[in-house]
Amino acid sequence: MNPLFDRLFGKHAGKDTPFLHLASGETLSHDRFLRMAARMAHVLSGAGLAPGDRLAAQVEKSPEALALYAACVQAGVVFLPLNTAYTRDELSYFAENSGARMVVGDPSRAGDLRPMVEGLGAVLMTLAADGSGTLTDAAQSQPEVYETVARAEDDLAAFLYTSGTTGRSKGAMLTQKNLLSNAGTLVEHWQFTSDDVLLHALPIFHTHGLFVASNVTLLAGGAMIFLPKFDLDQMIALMPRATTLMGVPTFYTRLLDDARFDKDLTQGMRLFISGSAPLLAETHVRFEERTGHRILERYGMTETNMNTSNPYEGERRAGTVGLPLPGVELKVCDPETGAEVPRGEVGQIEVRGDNVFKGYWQMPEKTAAELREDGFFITGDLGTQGEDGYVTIVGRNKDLIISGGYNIYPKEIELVLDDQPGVLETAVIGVPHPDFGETVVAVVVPEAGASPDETLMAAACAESLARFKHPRKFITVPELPRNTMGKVQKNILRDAYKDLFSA
Ligand code: MCA
Ligand code: AMP
Repeated sequence: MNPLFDRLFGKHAGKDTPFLHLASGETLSHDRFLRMAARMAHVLSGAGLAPGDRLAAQVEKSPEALALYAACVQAGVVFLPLNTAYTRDELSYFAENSGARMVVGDPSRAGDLRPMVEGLGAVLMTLAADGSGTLTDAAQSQPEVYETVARAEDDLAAFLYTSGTTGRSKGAMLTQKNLLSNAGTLVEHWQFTSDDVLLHALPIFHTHGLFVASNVTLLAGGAMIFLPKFDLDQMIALMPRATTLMGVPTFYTRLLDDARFDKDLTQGMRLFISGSAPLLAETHVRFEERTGHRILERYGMTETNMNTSNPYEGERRAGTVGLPLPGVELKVCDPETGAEVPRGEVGQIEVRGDNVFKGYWQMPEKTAAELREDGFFITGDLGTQGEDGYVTIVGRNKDLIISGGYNIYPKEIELVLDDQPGVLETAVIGVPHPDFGETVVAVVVPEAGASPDETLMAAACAESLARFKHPRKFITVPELPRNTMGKVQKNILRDAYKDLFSA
């Protein structure tokens, strides 16, 4: 038994039903996809990867990249997908921290990565956006059937790294049960069937594109129009062939900004789902006016998969993230005492259920700080729950910026900037942005008599941090606002600079 493999992948063996429709016009059947995965699973075993070993993959989106996920599940290897924007510094931390036995990277970066990967005693393989690379070369000669490695539902299936307010990223350990239970709940809740065709334009290195979109489609036995990334023209051209779309709010605002996106174009669609970042109530309303569809907003986290969702049938309420999903317990608590606050009052959201992860890899103190002994996970999100159960997220009890659906932890950027010549201290904040929802601004306090060079600060960020984390603006101030405890009051800064990027 390998519940995750059996339920998502194995059951499709031998089926010629369409699974991945590619931009090239080619379609891959479920069966062909599984045979591709089986060959890769042989490569992993052949390279000495045993069940429970970690494989880190920083690869462009492609059918082969998705097959690598399936291959890991089949071989019992823990899959660790990584954002393609990460720099070598970022990647080397993840590879080392996870103790990855294999790293799969883009062929164009192999020379850059090899010393680091080999220094860690791991194997380096490559996979390009077009599916070529040493991984596929090695897979070519392998058998198309692989004997699935037995796994229990509490065994680890994946690590996803998520940053923290302090210090470095933590590997969230997700079990087979976490992924499978959530996928099952979502298939039912959103009424996915084998007739569905999901327009898939999200990256597959995060929960949203990999576990929500792909697992749900696989479990339901449906198909995906599998696009390398969000491209407005492609989205518009292909929407008439789809039935569903999952996206971050930026997808929806970009679609609404195009006059071709209208009722006619969306008439074959049955469901639009939004998540990963707050969807403005105004976007929800504009969307309905334009298309007649009400976007279904849901709320989740890397550590918990999906927690709440607006209903499929029933009121999809703009500005809310809906109701706790079946099997998910949700409480709104006082952040200091942990006691539940009365209905309707603001508190910190805590959740418990089969969806909640097992803890952070080799970080017991961080696990203990966020995952209570009784199983409730402290999300760091501030919200309210109304008498009718609807949950509204009103803010964050964590220092986090969400730009176009990507999480950015200011501390990481502040640490880089604080090290630059002439910089006394910095505060990195998120301010409203018309396209990305929020964007990064660095507020810099120079040392006495110094004037830090913006180009140097930007170069330092480019050296070690992924592009999406780079400040889009640097602002120099004589000092940072602080409260009586000496804590920087970022709310004052956010307020002062809220209009920097107004449309
Ligand atoms: C690209 N850039 C970004 C972002 N994406 N900068 C800030 N934030 C971003 N999200 C950079 C590019 O490197 C480029 O840099 C410049 O911004 C403009 O790129 P553009 O072509 O406009 O971007 P794009 O390629 O169209 O991407 C925008 C995007 C994409 C479509 C919104 O970021 C995206 O697909 N986001 C989805 C993220 C996601 O899946 N999140 C789920 C996390 P330069 O200036 O050098 O040109 S999972 C999660 O959060 C939980 C569990 C949940 O609830 O789902
Ligand atoms: P991540 O750590 O990438 O899993 O991001 C999870 C965070 O994204 C949550 O803790 C929320 O702050 C935010 N998030 C996800 N979905 C929504 C949503 N629908 N509305 C508001 N915030 C959201």
